[in-house]
Amino acid sequence: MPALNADVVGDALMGLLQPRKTLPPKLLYDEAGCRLFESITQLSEYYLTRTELAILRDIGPTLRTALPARACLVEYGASSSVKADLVLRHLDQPCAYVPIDIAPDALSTVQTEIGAAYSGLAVTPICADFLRPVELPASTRGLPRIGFFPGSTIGNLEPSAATRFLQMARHSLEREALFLVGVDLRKDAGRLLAAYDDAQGVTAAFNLNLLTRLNREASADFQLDRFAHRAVWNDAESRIEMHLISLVDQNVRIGGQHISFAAGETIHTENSYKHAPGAFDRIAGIAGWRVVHRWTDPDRLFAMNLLATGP
Ligand code: AVI
Repeated sequence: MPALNADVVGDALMGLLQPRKTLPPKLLYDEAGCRLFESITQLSEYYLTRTELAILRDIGPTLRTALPARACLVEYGASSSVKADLVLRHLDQPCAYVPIDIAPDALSTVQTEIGAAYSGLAVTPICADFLRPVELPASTRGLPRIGFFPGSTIGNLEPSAATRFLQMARHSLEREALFLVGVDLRKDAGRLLAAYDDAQGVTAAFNLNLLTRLNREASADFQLDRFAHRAVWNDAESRIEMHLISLVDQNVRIGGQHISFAAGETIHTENSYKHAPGAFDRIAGIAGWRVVHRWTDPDRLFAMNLLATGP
């Protein structure tokens, strides 16, 4: 039986003791959660990943002219090499690649794969939470820097946190930087709900896995058949919300405390904001960036934005 994880217990109790119960979305991504998320990206309903990849493949030749030569690419949240590869292959003589990720194993795979594919490229991974200020390697100082934040991970941040992140990245990328940011666009609710509540139940398993994790790491006794996954479109906030709904009145023990649930009460586990282009422009603008290019797919589901600093 794994040892009690005090951070997980603390984070979970902090959310579960609120009048409206929440759990922090970062708890979704244990080993099983990462595997389930990978499966989500392959689902027919989950258009985000394949659409973003198609955009990146499509805009390759344009990227070559829009992005500087001999640059350093800095990827925030680099758990796979696939998307960076699609950018790097179009850069003119890229000098450096700095993948930043919290997961050491994924980071080391990215380092190996990109290192093998691009001889002469300096690959310097940084194992860190990219939401905190990160000091970039001194060796990349003086190179034009291009930030890269694909996957619409920015949508998982509250707009205020997204602004803070973009501000922080602007400071660490320094003057005259560029930033490629993948954003899932606002669209009809039916399509969004299908993407976050798929027919095979993979997203449900991903959400419920959070309770399995708490049973294991926070000595909780959630009974998984007494909760269900629910995806909700919150139009006013322009976001998909994931919840776990209690199917019955029940008490759950966690970290030595008892938490009671009424039937129908939910635990809010994740937000995925869908930004209309104008709304994203405003967030970027407050953070000191200007959107200089926006590439979308023919159905306008997803956008790859190129941000620049300065007026
Ligand atoms: C990681 N992130 C961009 C995903 C999203 O679409 O918000 C996480 C996810 N949650 C449920 N399905 C996918």
